[in-house]
This record gives sequence, structure tokens and C-alpha cells, in this order.
Amino acid sequence: MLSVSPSSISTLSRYGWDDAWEQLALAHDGPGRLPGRVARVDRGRVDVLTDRGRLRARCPVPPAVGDWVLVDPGSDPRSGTPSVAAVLPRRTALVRATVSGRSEAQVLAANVDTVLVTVPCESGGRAGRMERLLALAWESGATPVVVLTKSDRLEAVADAVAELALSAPGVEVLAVSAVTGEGLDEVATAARGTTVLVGPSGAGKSTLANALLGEEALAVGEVRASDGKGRHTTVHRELVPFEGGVLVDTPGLRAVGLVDAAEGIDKAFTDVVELADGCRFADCAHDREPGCAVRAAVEAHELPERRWEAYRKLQREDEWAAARTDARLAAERRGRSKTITKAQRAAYRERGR
Ligand SMILES: Nc1nc2c(ncn2[C@@H]2O[C@H](COP(=O)(O)OP(=O)(O)OP(=O)(O)O)[C@@H](O)[C@H]2O)c(=O)[nH]1
Ligand SMILES: [Mg+2]
Ligand SMILES: [Zn+2]
Repeated sequence: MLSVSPSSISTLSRYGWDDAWEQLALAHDGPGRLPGRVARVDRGRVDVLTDRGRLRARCPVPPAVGDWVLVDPGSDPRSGTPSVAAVLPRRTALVRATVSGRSEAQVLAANVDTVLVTVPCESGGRAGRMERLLALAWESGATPVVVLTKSDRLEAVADAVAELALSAPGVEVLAVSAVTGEGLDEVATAARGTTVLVGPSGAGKSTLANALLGEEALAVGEVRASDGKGRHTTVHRELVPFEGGVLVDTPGLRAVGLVDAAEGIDKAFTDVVELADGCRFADCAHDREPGCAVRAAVEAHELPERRWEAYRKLQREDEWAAARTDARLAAERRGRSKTITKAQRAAYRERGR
């Protein structure tokens, strides 16, 4: 029998546990098995939040932060330490290509509902990196929200928000200062369910997480005075429950490669996709074809050339990566998380009616 009592369910639900997870868990039932959520992953070991507290468990195949697992307490024959017996199928997964660009993908976080894409106010040319992160977030199946951080350092906050919004169609764009607390309530409201903070080093992700948590749980680092870049203070992905849900703080991303993210890219560029629908030819390459709505919009300065180029660049990169991606990984992601995500999206639509 699965070891879940009503009181343990109330503890687990703070971490995001629900009836659907319980149904999935029953399929992997075993004596004394404890459900729990992965809060941190180290080499061969994971920290799992269970109703009996935080367990450190061995794990032959490392899951990702945010995965729901079933732990056999004290079952490892050699050491008697807990070990992970099963990883439940993912609803969503935030996945990037590995930094090396080899044919591997890395799951940044699993079972994510909201992705807070942080944009530090001091960074110039903010849109490009944000667009890339939005594509990654959309592809995961979660809902992205853009957060302009350190707004206390900015005079024209509303202008900066409006400018970002132009490159984030259909996405809520918020500004926040962890120093003054301005905008914090809005971010707390937007941080629904399991919420992951992503963005460059020094953006203030850990500072914002601490502000949302109401305690200094995560280490914060200075940025270099010369260029305002962070020093990669956070080195582990870490899941922390808070009053309003679950937060995942992540290390600043140096490079964010996209993998099998065509859908996510299109969602991050709905303005471009809609324009392309208006081209005369269905297979328009948006180059020199007559009746090309995209070129016309660029020439009329209705679609910024920069944004059009950014879209093309991400598409090319994704196609290139897809051609090199390990077929097994791609199949795994499509077969598991994506079908579930699609079913889930359909369910959301139903509920929204
Ligand atoms: N003025 C101001 N400074 C902030 C704010 N939020 C963060 N900072 C400062 O920005 C610096 C970087 O903050 P962190 O929270 O460590 O940034 P991070 O995104 O977690 O960085 P990594 O862990 O390296 O990825 C620190 O010096 C913070 O004090 C803010 O709202 N206003
Ligand atoms: Mg940090
Ligand atoms: Zn066209």
C-alpha cells in the first residue's frame, strides 16, 4: 500500500500534490513507498520533500527538480538509505539544449505551471534574450510571465514595461523592486502553482524568491560594478515551498539553446505568425514573394526588423538542433510530457468555458 494518509496529503498538497498525481502513484505502488517531490539534485542523490520531511535518497537515474517520485525508505541493500523507486510521468518540462550543444537536452525543472522570465532593468537590448526564454517557457507547457527586476533603479518604469510588452505578445509583463517591495503583490499573484525563476545571472532571481518567501532562504550575490553582470551566485536548482505555491530558483543561464521548440517559438511570436497567415502564398518564404504580408509589415515599420530577424534566428537554430537531437530524447519528450501537456491544455480550455 502507498503510504499516504489524509494528513500526509495535506502536507503534500502544499508541494503541488493532487488527485491526478495520486492516481499515477498508485500504478507504482509498493510497500511503504512514500510520494515526494524532488527539491534538489546532486550527483546520484536527490533531496525529496515528503510528508515525513526532507529525505536524501539515492537515485540511479537522476530525475529533475520538480519531479514527483516514489521513495523506498531504507531499501537500498548496501547502505540502507532511501532510494527512488519510480519517477512519475511529467506534466510539463522546461528543457534546454545543453551548453556544449551536443545532442543532449537538459530538464531545468519538471511539472512547472508558471515561468517567471526575469529581465534586469540595467541590461540594454533586453528583448532578444527574453524572446528566447519565452519560447523555452511556452514550449514547456507552462505559462510565462515577464518580470522586469530592480525597478527602483529605473526612472521610466512604465515605458520599459511597454517596450518589453511589444516583444511579448499575450504575456503579462510586470515590474518589481525587491528593495521597495513595489510590484511584489502582482508577482506573487502571477506566481501560480509551481513557479520557476529564469534569467541571466545577477537579474535578482534569488532576491525576488526571498522576497516572495518572506525569508532569506537563498543566497544573493553582488553584480560586477563594471558591467552589471552577476557572479553566478546560485549554483543549484532548488525547489522551495512557500505560502502561495512552490518556487524553483535556478542559476543564471549563460546560454539557452532551444531544442525541439518550434511550437514554443511560434507562441512567443504570435504577431509574426499571424502576419505570415496573411501572405498570398501558403508556402511563402517571406523573402521576395509577391503579396508577402511579413515583408510588407517590416517595410511599413509595423513589425520591427529586429523582431523578424530574431524569429528567423531562433527557427534556424531550432531546426539545426532538432536535426542533431538524440531521437530517443525527442521521442521521450513528445511521447510523455507533450501528450500529457496537450491533454492538460484541453482540460484547461474545458474548465475555462
Ligand atoms: N536595487 C535593487 N537591487 C536588487 C534588486 N534585486 C536584486 N538586487 C541586487 O542584484 C544583485 C543580484 O541579485 P541575485 O538575487 O543574487 O541575482 P540572481 O539572479 O539570483 O543571480 P545568480 O544567482 O547569479 O543567477 C544583488 O546585489 C541584489 O542585491 C532590486 O529589486 N533592486
Ligand atoms: Mg541566484
Ligand atoms: Zn510572406
